[in-house]
Amino acid sequence: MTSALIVIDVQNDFCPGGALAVAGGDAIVAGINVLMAEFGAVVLTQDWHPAGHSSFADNHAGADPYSMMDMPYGPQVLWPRHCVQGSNGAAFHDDLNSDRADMIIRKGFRSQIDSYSAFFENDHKTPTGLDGYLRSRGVTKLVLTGLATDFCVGFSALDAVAQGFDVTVRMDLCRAIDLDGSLVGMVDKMKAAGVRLA
Ligand code: VGL
Ligand code: ZN
Repeated sequence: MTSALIVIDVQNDFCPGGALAVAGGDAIVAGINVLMAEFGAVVLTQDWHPAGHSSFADNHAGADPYSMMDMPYGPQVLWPRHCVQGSNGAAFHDDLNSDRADMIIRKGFRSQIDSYSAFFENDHKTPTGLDGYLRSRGVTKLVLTGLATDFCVGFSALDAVAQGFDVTVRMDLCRAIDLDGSLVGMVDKMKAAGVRLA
């Protein structure tokens, strides 16, 4: 067994009706469930923020959602409050076959730093532990799906390539936020890094 399916953040808050809804976010769930059958390992990630998280606009007086703020680790988008630990918004979409997951990686749980990537937090240094998990299972090939293409999926794919994995992003089973050209920007970065887009 050498390949793993990584399902990024298919959570209620990123689906229509959620706090940070991604258009069509729920439309990928059925396809992801079918794809799971082709893999020896299935990993889900879950965006998992404390209420006081520094990426929430409403934790900064006067800051608008989707504005930028300089953090000690670099520029950060301020998001609407989303995926608060234990909330219904943080739960996986009801139809996602989460029973099939071998491993669930939670990220963004440190209040002072956001974590888009499934491998490293936004300082690009603090590991989530996923790299070690995959290596100790002998996984070398990854297929990524989920939400959102231009943030958590994209940064996960870039880090995965940098860590030496063979990486394919199933673009048909991802959906994007698309903030100020972020989707085009991320697609270019993924192509330049050697991520396969399928
Ligand atoms: C995500 C913004 C904030 C994502 C998570 O899953 O792409 N985007 N938190
Ligand atoms: Zn988040």
